[in-house]
Amino acid sequence: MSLTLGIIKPDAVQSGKAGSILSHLEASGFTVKALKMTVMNTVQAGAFYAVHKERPFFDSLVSFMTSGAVIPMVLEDDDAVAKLRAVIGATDPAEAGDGTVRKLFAESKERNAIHASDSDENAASEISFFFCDHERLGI
Ligand code: FUP
Repeated sequence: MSLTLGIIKPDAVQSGKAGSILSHLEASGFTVKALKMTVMNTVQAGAFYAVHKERPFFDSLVSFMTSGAVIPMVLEDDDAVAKLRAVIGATDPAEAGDGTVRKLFAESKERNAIHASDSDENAASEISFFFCDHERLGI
């Protein structure tokens, strides 16, 4: 078993899709090990997406990610990172496979409903970004 970080993004929270997405993830076999609702500020969102700092969509992405509540969650499964990437689908919902979270629930390439860590190393750092020590007891 391994862990990954998912984030239900502001578009999905605002449009009332968070519960459906969580159900979809649980039905896909993930166990929710930690979960919270929070609002990111500009500094936090900029740090979280620092790898994209030079990209043309960076400012818009930070603005979107700070536009409302997000739901970060720690998910457990066999090969959790690769499995969650497969379950959420391609970045752009227009290119995401049928039945994927982004195909079912995302609005656009930017407002794409969910984030998922892309490596075990990033999963560990992203879990620490959102969850402090006592919130990770039992993981
Ligand atoms: P993903 O790993 O699928 O979330 O995608 P990336 O890490 O490549 O991009 C991170 C986020 O930046 C995406 F979820 C949405 C946003 N993005 C855009 O808004 N426009 C783009 O052209 C690419 C990414």
